[in-house]
Amino acid sequence: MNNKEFNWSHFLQPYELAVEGFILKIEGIKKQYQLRGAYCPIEIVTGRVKTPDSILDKAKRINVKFENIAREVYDIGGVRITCKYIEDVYKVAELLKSRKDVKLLEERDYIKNRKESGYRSLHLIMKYNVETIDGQVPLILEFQIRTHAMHFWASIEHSLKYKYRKNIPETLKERLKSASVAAAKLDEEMSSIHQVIKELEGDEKIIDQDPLENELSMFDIKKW
Ligand code: 0O2
Repeated sequence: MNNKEFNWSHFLQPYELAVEGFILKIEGIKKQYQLRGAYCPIEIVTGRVKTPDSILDKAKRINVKFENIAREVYDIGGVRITCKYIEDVYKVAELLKSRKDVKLLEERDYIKNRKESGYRSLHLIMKYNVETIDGQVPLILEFQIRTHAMHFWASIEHSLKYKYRKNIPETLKERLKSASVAAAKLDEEMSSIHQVIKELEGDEKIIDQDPLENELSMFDIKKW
């Protein structure tokens, strides 16, 4: 089998289903926190499935044979969760790791060990069986969990990489690295402020509305 004969649309459909499904599942977790009037560690959830060109580029770069792509390229399907604070990033990671529908294959902590570029995020590589019209399909998903500051940095660096076709000028690279250090300082300071707020206010109950008011419309169920 080679790239030209390969049915990419068929191959990528289970990833689309899995990513869309996980966005819904994580939105569901957010709603549950809201209904309980509890502090929610999740702010924003998004996802994407890589394009065939991007998959082939990556496979080439990391030296993966075409037939091993599904097993060895981990980020074909990606779910990204953005949080306010670093401690929330790890809370969300624990939530995901404790789920029975996924199995952790690998954890890449680019927060404790930031990448050479300055990139920071926590990546969980998870195995997941997605239900399709052809039955269960096992696949690998990458969950990227990060703070707003990490996301701000990563999205700008990502667009610069695209603009300069991956060859960002050295001076800009150095400035990006310093910006990453500054973003890490900001994360630390916001975390410390968060601790003080928690000590002042006690339990992280944040919503004073009556949760019952929302209960019936919790998941926007289409009623019969
Ligand atoms: P897109 O647009 O999200 O598809 P590598 O891909 O080899 O650099 P590695 O170690 O294989 O990195 O990382 P991993 O854990 O597979 O993560 C790959 C994805 O993480 C990337 O996908 C990015 O989304 C993000 N990422 C990793 N490193 C960086 C970085 O230095 N800068 C930014 N901005 N994002 C990074 P894609 O395919 O690059 O992008």
